[in-house]
Amino acid sequence: MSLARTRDVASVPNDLESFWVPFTPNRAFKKSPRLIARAKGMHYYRTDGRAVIDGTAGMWCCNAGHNRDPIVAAIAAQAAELDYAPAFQFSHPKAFELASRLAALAPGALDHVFFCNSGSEAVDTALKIALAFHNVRGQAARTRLIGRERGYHGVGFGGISVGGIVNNRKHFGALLAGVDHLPHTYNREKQAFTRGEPEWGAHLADDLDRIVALHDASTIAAVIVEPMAGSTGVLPPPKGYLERLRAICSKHGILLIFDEVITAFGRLGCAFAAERYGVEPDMITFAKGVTSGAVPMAGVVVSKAIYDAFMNGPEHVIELFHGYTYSAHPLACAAGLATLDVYRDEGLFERAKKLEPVWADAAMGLKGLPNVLDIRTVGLVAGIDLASKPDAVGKRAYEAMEKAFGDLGLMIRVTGDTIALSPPLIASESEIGEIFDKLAKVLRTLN
Ligand code: PXG
Repeated sequence: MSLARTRDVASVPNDLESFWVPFTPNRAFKKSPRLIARAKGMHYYRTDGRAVIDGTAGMWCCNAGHNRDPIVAAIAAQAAELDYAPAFQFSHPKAFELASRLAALAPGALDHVFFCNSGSEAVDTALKIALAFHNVRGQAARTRLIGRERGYHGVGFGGISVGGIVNNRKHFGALLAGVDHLPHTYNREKQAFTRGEPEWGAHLADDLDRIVALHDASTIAAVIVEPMAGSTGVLPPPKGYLERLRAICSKHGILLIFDEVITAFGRLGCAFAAERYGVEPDMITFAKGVTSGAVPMAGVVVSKAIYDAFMNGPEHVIELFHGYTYSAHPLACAAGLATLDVYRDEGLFERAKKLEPVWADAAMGLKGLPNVLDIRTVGLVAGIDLASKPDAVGKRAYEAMEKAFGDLGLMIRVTGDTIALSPPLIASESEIGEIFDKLAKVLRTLN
């Protein structure tokens, strides 16, 4: 046992060293940490008490706004009533209630829910269900998984294998075998400054036909895409693209998975992006907004056909050897039920739809500011590409984030030199104005 372990707890200094901060340059952060002490509604409050308007719903998750009273009360009541019930062989009533509510929200035949705790787990779960589904139907040769360049599907081995963010893959070995990738859908020349879905690019879905011709459909299990690619810097799908992907998958018996970790729960003005685009996948992954970020929760909604395919064989035998200790955790279920009530009672998905043109106008107002190369909007999402500094990709946007948080009281997210905005769906028109006014000020002062 190390000396440190035997130290009296009271003598341990509260320094910044022990915590390895995820997806963060740790040494720079610890020199100048950005700490948040509390939150309410549209605002964060820093440890010095200053308010910061939240332009990003945390990390695309606090869609109902922060610390909403009904959600807080539901979590507190649940903690007092039932902290935990075994997730395998046993369950608890709210798990079934939340699954039923989510099934009712999901499009078409998607009506069974497998619960997880993070988007990464949801993605790996969906990929495993796809493989097992073909297996139980006697098509065990269907093992290939198809993702897309620039896709983000979390950080599990499955997710980084089908994902297409180079930095998330390059240090982690050979990844899953038998994965292929569709081309991404962005072309600045053809699409710059588009509101909503670009006109150009539907044909890129046809690349799936090339992949099928190369590997043969009998070896392909599933295609996974984000309906709108978020993490890579906000790429709305070209008009007609998702329909074409659906048609090609159906033609070849390939499952289509929409990763809606970011797009579900009102972000694009509907419960799910699948509804906005009128395209029904075979599975949808969700996370984040299901509890408005208040308790970790995620899951996969699968079609009845997929669920039913597993419900064969002797009834005492487990149909899918998969699950997590905290699948459908009682606190998460309570938070989820209260969050869905808030979304419904306050009409937040419809609100996002109504605000979409206001949001797009405000975002496009940044056109012409220094270094702005492109602006993309869809739902209550905006991506703003900045010109990179020579030999320092990502530095300009990083400085924008620091300035926004430190000087102007605005929370933005950055990926490379792209700024991404996705406010809570409760944002008022004046708060939308405030977010873009502050961002404009930041962009004007960047060098
Ligand atoms: N799929 C998608 C589409 C996501 O956006 C995940 C899976 C993974 O979820 P978890 O819960 O395992 O993190 C995500 C997560 C950003 C940002 O700044 C995006 C995510 C996470 C953190 C930051 O764009 N998306």
